[in-house]
Amino acid sequence: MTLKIYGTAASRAARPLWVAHELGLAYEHIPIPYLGGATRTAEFLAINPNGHIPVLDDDGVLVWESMACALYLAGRFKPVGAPSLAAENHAEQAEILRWSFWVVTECEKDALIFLMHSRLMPLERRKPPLADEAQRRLSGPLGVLEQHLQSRSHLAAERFTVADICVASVIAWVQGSTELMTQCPRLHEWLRRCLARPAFRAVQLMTKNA
Ligand SMILES: N[C@@H](CCC(=O)N[C@@H](CS)C(=O)NCC(=O)O)C(=O)O
Repeated sequence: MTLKIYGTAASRAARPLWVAHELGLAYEHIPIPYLGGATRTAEFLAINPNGHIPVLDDDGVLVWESMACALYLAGRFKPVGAPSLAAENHAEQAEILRWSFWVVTECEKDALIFLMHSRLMPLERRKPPLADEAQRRLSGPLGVLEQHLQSRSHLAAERFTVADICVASVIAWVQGSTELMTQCPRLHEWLRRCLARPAFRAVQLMTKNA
């Protein structure tokens, strides 16, 4: 097998894994964890000097950065008998790129703060005011996405694309925010549709077995 995906499904590796499952790709999964130092060994640093998962190895082509991994797979492999997850023209490419970069620069940090301090960290280490502040800051960018979704069912190209995967994989971290989900009903509905896809469910199942 020539395609390898490094990183446990319970991490940002879920992004390229989700794309791989949407495309029905054969791949080897090396589910290394992000805790415990496995990303800091000399062997791993040789494939990603940043010491982070995920990493893709496509027959020697190394890709790190989870969004780059997702965009790379979507562009590299076409689904059989289904519409492409990647852009088919430059206008679609513009939409896919802008939403994928938008979510990383405008949303990801606060979405992670919210997730950590509302759910992931042990109770005694959580700081609810940090989750509240992150939630408040996110209402700005999520309002932009809510507006965008007033007249369309997907982020780009009027079909499900890798942009939906990149953005939904981050916004999923705040699906537990009743406040944000109530403020943004179209976004909530779009997120629910994305996360109900069999490919996402398959990746979620992998996190349970991890
Ligand atoms: N911007 C990077 C962030 C990657 C990242 O921080 N990955 C975490 C897991 S989600 C990790 O590898 N942590 C282990 C470490 O930094 O040692 C991406 O999107 O790929």
